[in-house]
Amino acid sequence: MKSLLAVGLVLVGISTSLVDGAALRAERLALPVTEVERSAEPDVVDLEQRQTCVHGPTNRGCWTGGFSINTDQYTSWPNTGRTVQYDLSIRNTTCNPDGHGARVCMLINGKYPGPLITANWGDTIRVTVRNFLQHNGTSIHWHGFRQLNSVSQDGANGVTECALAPGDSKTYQFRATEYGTSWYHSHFSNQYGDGVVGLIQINGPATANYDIDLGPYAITDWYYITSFQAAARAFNGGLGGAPPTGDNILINGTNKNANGGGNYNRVTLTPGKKHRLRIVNTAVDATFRVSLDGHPFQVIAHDFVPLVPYTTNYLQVGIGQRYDVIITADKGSGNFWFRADADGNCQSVNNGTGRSIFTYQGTVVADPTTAAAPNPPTGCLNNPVATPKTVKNVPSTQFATQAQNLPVSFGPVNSNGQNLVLWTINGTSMIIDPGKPTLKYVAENNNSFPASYNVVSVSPTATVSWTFWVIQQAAGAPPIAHPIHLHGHDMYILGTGTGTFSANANLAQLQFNNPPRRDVAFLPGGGWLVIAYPTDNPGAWLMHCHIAFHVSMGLSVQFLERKSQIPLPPINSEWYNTCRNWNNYQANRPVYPQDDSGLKKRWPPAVEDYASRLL
Ligand SMILES: *[C@@H]1O[C@H](CO)[C@@H](O)[C@H](O)[C@H]1NC(C)=O
Ligand SMILES: *[C@@H]1O[C@H](CO)[C@@H](O)[C@H](O)[C@H]1NC(C)=O
Ligand SMILES: *[C@@H]1O[C@H](CO)[C@@H](O)[C@H](O)[C@H]1NC(C)=O
Ligand SMILES: *[C@@H]1O[C@H](CO)[C@@H](O)[C@H](O)[C@H]1NC(C)=O
Ligand SMILES: *[C@@H]1O[C@H](CO)[C@@H](O)[C@H](O)[C@H]1NC(C)=O
Ligand SMILES: *[C@@H]1O[C@H](CO)[C@@H](O)[C@H](O)[C@H]1NC(C)=O
Ligand SMILES: [Cu+2]
Repeated sequence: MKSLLAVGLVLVGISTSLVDGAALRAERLALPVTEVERSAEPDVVDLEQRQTCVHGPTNRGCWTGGFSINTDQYTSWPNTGRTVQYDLSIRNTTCNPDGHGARVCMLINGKYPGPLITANWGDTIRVTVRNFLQHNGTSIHWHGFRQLNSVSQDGANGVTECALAPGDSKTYQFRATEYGTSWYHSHFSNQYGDGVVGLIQINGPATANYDIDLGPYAITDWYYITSFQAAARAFNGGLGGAPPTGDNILINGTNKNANGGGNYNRVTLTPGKKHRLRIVNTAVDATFRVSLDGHPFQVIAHDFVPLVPYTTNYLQVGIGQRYDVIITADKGSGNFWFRADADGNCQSVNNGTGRSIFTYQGTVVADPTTAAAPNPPTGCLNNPVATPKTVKNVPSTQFATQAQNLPVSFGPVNSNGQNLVLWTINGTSMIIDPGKPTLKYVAENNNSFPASYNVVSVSPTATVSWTFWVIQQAAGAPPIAHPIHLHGHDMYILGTGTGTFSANANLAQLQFNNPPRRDVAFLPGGGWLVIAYPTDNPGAWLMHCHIAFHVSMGLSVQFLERKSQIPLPPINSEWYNTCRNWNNYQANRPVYPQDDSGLKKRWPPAVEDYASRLL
């Protein structure tokens, strides 16, 4: 394994430093084929795509082996025969990313954000996760990966696996069938907000040329209390359900604080060159309005979806969303502010301002004196000009008969004399048991899912190939925009609007021809979001708001797709060990240590801790 790891990392180094594709291909051919099985996936390549070209700064559209930006990622990907391997160890420690002072946090390999995972399109990614926490389980979700026929690797505890008990480890393995930018994060309660987060770069073709890949760039809100403490306050109806305000915004894991301590992240621009920056919102609560003074963004992809390029001064980036942008360094010299501010249009607030400094090579680094672009956005939008490069149409004729409603609602509840705040989808606030995931029910052929699992069956018959959902803010729900994330699929965003969706009044507004696709989309405050996806990936797929507090408060549903075809983990595999270890831990663990906040709540009485509403 060690040598494989070394080879994998060296190769990734080569591809990101952009030697020509032929050299890369030769390197790849010299690799030992790993034991990873290579059958079972469609490896159909359109012969017309097998043009001979070399991926490089002036030809980003092509890739290797005849694959290119014109390849349909949903049906074809390179068979590289290569596995990249990583080891992630999660530990309870302290961190001080903005110089304000040390606080408890949970880090992966001692880093914040955690190690960057890089692979090439078509590679197999294998990651061993070790839980060295004393008092928390964990599970790692590989955000945006489709997990085609590999639902047991999705990392959603209580749905696709048991949580990893303290001391346990698990090796995840899945295929990079798509390329672009993403992140991984804990799916155990609010744990990712305390640091269990890292970025992912999958090298592949692009819709516009660039010279230099700056890599992924994480933007997050940051609290001086822990994420568990913040969630407890948000959950406590005594504060009106409003989560506490974040204290700062970190860019690439750092920033200055209000008292001037800490450091800005700094990026060097090479004069005259085009730079690709991969922006990722890894926050727990905030949507960001992002810009770089004096430099518009040419957007070439969002989430894992390549786009017909468009240019904008501002991006509104919801939690979990990614934007791959090209910045042309045409100013010759100077220092420029990169800005990420909590976006009030999307109801986000924060006490900090996200800033980093972009400096031209040859200029002395100093605090910039530049001004932000005029005309910042005034609404909270799903970017309306985003046209996917690979054209995919949705059958409009199925909409009327197939579309179903999923109302999102909100309500304080009184439980044991405590006022607590809950979110519901279709009337249910999700609570799962991390020791009995949905896939376990499926394996046992037990259809008695607890109501709190909020299981929605999709496509029980083979004849239905698309599923359509109207996600609707219920009357009386607070007018908060929710970044809705779907596992296992890209959503086809047929439309969004204000008020109540009505097939009669709003059907004409829906876009069935090549609608925007992505894995996180906004449900507008007081409005609706209509999505569709093809039912081509058997599994149990969560759909949830990516505001960590809202997930904790139940804003989730799970689609049980083509149940009879779900690929289940083999009996006695590591997957079952994870469950055994978790259930032993649950049976024998000591009482939770008291949180500093003292805000620990009991709801419902059967659930020991709000934090076991684990998502
Ligand atoms: C982390 O360490 C703190 C301080 O020692 C402790 O209170 C807390 O329970 C630990 N958390 C976990 C998840 O192990
Ligand atoms: C996880 O750790 C946090 C922080 O120590 C603690 O507040 C919480 O109760 C723990 N939750 C579980 C389910 O172990
Ligand atoms: C972010 O920080 C890491 C670690 O310091 C660094 O390697 C990386 O280049 C930085 N990313 C950008 C885009 O500056
Ligand atoms: C953060 O901002 C809010 C509202 O602007 C303010 O009430 C609060 O005192 C601030 N908190 C801190 C720690 O500065
Ligand atoms: C099915 O699951 C329910 C809920 O966990 C459980 O009570 C029941 O015993 C299970 N049925 C079987 C046959 O295992
Ligand atoms: C929504 O909940 C109702 C009432 O429990 C149920 O009848 C309906 O099937 C649910 N909708 C979906 C799409 O599962
Ligand atoms: Cu939400």
